[in-house]
Amino acid sequence: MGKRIKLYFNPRSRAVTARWMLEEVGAEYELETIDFEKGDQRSEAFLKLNPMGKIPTLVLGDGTVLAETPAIVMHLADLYLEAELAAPLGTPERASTYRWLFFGAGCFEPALTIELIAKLKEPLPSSSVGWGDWQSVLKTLESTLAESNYLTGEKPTAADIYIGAQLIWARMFGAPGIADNPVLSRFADRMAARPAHHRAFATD
Ligand SMILES: N[C@@H](CCC(=O)N[C@@H](CS)C(=O)NCC(=O)O)C(=O)O
Repeated sequence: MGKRIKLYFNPRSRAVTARWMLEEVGAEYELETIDFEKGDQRSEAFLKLNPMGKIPTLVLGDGTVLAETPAIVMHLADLYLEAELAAPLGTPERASTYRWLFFGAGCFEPALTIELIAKLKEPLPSSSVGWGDWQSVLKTLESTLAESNYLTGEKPTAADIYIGAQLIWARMFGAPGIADNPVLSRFADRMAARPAHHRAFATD
């Protein structure tokens, strides 16, 4: 067993959800406080771990860095199977688990954020919205894709299909910061060139 899991944490943040999951699975972990007022989340060292500058950010005993609350929650469920919070791979229950995790991040959270902005009648700062801002999103993708051809290394995974599709669409719609970004553009080209991508547009 390597070092203990470290969770970058602040009690007034979404990192509480990651800590809740650590408690659910019975993991041994340590907390590293991120003091928002001091700007710890913008330090060079922290941005190296998570260029979004956000918590929760988790570092596993083997050095693996994981961000995004639903990914952290799911991976911990996989690592601690004895807690029985992960349905087996390929089962309908597992499929449903993915559905609700992504629904949480992709539907519930943005819908809630927009609702709160309407209620407060003022925009929320990028520090409070889950997606931060466009520049940070692009920087996060760029910093990973500058190191490897695909998001998780030198072999494509499902993540490359999904993010690839988003980048291809965003570039097509003229979203700023993609066509003129060599790293992101090369990745979009690489993904667009896949035969299965061409077959996805078949009309017969
Ligand atoms: N998409 C991220 C959102 C995380 C997030 O927005 N965290 C906030 C605290 S709740 C944060 O770290 N804000 C600091 C900042 O952006 O400066 C997730 O679901 O984990």
